[in-house]
Amino acid sequence: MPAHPDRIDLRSDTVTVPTPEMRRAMAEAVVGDDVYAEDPTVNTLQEEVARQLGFEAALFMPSGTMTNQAAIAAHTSRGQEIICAEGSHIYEWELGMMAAFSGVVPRFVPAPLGVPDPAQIKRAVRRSIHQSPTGLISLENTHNKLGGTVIPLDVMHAIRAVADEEGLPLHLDGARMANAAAALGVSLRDVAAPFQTVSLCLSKGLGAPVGSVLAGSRAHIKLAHRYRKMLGGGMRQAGVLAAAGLIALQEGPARLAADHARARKLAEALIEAGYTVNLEAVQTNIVYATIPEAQRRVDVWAAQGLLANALDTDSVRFVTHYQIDDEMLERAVGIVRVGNSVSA
Ligand code: TLP
Repeated sequence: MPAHPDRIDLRSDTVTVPTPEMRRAMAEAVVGDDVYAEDPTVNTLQEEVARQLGFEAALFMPSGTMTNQAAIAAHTSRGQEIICAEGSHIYEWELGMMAAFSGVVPRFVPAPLGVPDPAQIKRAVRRSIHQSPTGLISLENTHNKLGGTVIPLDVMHAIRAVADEEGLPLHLDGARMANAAAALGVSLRDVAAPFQTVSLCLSKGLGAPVGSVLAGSRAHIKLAHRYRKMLGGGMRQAGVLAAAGLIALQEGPARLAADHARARKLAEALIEAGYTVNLEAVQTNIVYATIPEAQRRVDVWAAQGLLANALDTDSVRFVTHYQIDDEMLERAVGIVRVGNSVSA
């Protein structure tokens, strides 16, 4: 049961509470000490993610921030640059950790609708001894910044070709890669295929309460294991969390198309209510609306039981997830419609 069942909480897909099946699995999970790699449920989850994504190995961690940052540390050395799309979570929302932990800095390439151009990535690779060498290329699919936008498979493969030409590793921040797979109508393995490492979040659209998994080669995962410990992410009887993650992995993907349809419906309602939304960017479960005095508007909605995130002075983000059913979405649409027609 959510702590606030009356709220329509569209701040993020991270706000979901575990399903009854997850809670049951958590209660019944067989556990051991995962720092000694002795938790059978964690081991099963890691094997399952590695299998589904098509990698040799995988490692369970508490958060997507940790899987991304452990991967960055595993791929780079101090003083290097990471090429990533403008607005990438690894820089924008991970508190400077790439610099603080790995000693690397971002080099952004433009990404209209969240999709970087392989030619611009190639051009961004450093070639002079007077510049910080490029250590990694990192993509985000879906891209959180504009509306859960999807990088098509051919673009990801073209970027992998650039990475290979340049001898650079390619990482995927796949916090919402299951949403990308659902939108593209392909498997998780297809989305993961071009990358050396992939970070998959179980606690976003897939609905688990906690956890992300980093997948990669045995060598990369061995390195990441050390960085996970340095970051304080060595958990003990973490099987109680992995048990929920396994169910998220099994049952989460099938629900995502419905989340995407509801996001679209909400975006259309926002437009009808007079707000600006780039519908082209609403490809999965995230909607950004341009709303003047965003925080004030969000506060008015919050008082009516609709929660969204003011991410800028004039930008509000709404994220659909499995706890938002059709009835709740209708209520959200009702609040949004009235909201713009009365002065608050
Ligand atoms: N994103 C959160 C906030 O940090 C903004 C959200 O509500 O969307 N990669 C991407 C693309 C993400 O969106 C997030 C979380 C992460 C990584 C980090 O995951 P956590 O929160 O588990 O550290």
